[in-house]
Amino acid sequence: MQSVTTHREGEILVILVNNPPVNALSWHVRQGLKDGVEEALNDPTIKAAIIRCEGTTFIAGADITEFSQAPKEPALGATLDAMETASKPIIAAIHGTALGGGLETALCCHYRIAVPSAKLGVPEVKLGLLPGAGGTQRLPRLVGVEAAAAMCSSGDPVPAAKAKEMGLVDALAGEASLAEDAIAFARECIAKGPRATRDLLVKGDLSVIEQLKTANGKKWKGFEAPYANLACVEAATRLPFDEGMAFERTEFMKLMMGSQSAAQRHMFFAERQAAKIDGLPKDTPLRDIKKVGVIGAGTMGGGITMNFLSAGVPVTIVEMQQDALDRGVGIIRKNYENSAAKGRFTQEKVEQMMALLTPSLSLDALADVDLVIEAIYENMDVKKEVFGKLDAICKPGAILASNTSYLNVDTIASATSRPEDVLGMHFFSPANVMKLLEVVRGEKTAIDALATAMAIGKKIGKIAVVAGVCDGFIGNRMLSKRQGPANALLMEGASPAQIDNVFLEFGFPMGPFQMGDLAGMDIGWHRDPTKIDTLRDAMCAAGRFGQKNGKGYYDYDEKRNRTPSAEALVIIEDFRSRSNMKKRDVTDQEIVERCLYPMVNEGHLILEEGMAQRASDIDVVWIYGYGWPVYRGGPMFWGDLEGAGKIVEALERHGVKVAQSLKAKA
Ligand code: T1G
Repeated sequence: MQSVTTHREGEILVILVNNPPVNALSWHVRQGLKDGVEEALNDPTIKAAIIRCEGTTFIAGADITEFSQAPKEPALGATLDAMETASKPIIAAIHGTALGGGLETALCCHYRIAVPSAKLGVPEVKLGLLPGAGGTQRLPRLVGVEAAAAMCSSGDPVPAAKAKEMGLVDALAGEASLAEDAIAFARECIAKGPRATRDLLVKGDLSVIEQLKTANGKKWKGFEAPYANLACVEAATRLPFDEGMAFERTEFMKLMMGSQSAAQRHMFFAERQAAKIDGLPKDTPLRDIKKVGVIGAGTMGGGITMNFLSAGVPVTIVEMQQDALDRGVGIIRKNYENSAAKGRFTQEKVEQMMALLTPSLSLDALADVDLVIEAIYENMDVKKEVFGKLDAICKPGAILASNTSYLNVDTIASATSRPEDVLGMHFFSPANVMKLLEVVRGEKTAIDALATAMAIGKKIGKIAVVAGVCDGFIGNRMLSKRQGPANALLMEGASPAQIDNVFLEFGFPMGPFQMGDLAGMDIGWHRDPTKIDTLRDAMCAAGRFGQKNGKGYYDYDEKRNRTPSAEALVIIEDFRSRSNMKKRDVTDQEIVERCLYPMVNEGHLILEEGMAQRASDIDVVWIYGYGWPVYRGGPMFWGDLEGAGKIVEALERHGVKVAQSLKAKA
């Protein structure tokens, strides 16, 4: 496999990498780089060398697929050392992205030239890792402690122009003339001679490291990698280069062998896998989505609309009443103006996006759109009536989607003469923020309609996952398997705080009872304080609706900080005795077994029924829609780590019917 070739441009050797799709540092690329550098160093007529890549990007990092295999020769380190200590200048010519091991390779070059659209970064922390090929030791030497600490701990790339300001890039090439400009630049570098990054002094203020930890304490809670990255950058300020490299190696291997990185690498591929529809013929043409219609200008309708306006897609938004329409459009504008005020984009951009919005009081306005997303309240008869009307109004080939979060999409489709054009597009609130989109495939949904919905989901910045028609699709279906046991454990003696703390310790942003208080306990309440059949009735009867009125399972201050509530505990205790429940000690392990294990079990049932294409899709749903900690890889990945045997034993002990496939795994 010839993924690296070389050619001469006079006294310059060009080492060209071509390993689609992202020029990852697979073993054969490492071999090719090694051979190319040796060729450059061993031929006295060569005065300088350039490393450049074919395709859309410079080297986007180590080959992540190799991490779960036995290490293959040659290792990268030796080649990088040979480059850095070379007696003639080596230049990195960068386009697209120089990421991870790719940037580390560029750091071992003596000079870097990049096109203005290029991005440079060390995203390893997003894989639960750190730049393990010298990035944490060479970056501080080139860009200073502050910038290096920020780049390593955030994993976010910097654009070429900023990289130039930071000293990470030495020159900018023409956007379409990198090859030529790199040659010219290399000729200039011959005179300057090589400049090894390792020989540069580390400059900058070390206090940035503690500042970053303080500023990101909440965001990094439970994660190991951000702290390991900062420890390595800190080490670079006090250790000689080789000792710093050894320190980095040790920290890197700890992370590489750990479960967190395994989980985050799993997620890297799971996200990309989720976009694929099994059995979709490669040449399936997608339908052209130029104009979109949204029915309902409430919270969900407004958020959904913003996704399309932000992506430059015109939207016609339909409401029944003028005041509701005005309110909905007003909220969209306010949200954009708030973002503009935070500098996310200009007021001019706000006007551009709002100009793409057409408010209407009539469904007839949707006659010419390519996709309709219905986001009205959850009532089957009303939805069927609306889809019946859309069937008559919308042009042939228009996709008719419902944002229902649990109603039967096939039943909705049966209200039309074109069920093949009907599917679910289940957004998560706030719809303009949450990345997850469940695309619900109906029994008769045409595969090109499904593929189009998945593609448009990606276009508006969502992680789209295919779900089958069942109660609660993937996410809510599994959520219900957690909520029931949580309520039961409360009755048996656990407190809301004990249960929620188990979830917080696990890494969720909040537990089931905090979520209940956030959503509001009076949603759907019958409003009769004398009628108390459930604990929720008892809470509502006592006027405890949740965060919205400062009291629910917890008490809340004006900043919505929660504290355990004596009154809530009394209400729970009363309801227990009313239900003749005997209070007993509940262990945290029991809470995990009865709240999380049933979710893993339900995931297996969802796969058995074909309601999800693959287990990793379920993990994507829970990480992007329900706050499952990414460093635990999602319920299915975690279930495998936890061990099917252990889970089956506990489920049976707690009287839960175990999925055949889970039993088989055990
Ligand atoms: N290794 C293997 N495969 C990779 C890969 C990689 N580094 N990057 C991408 N792919 C595959 C991906 O799975 C997909 O495959 C296809 O390429 C296109 O990717 C020692 C240890 C570069 C910004 O973390 O961020 O270096 O689904 O859909 O949207 O310190 O890919 O088509 O079969 O994402 O245009 C550090 C990871 C590695 C960068 C392009 N590097 N990649 O985005 O395409 S660790 C990263 C990306 C490391 C060293 C350490 C993005 C991209 P398939 P895509 P894209």
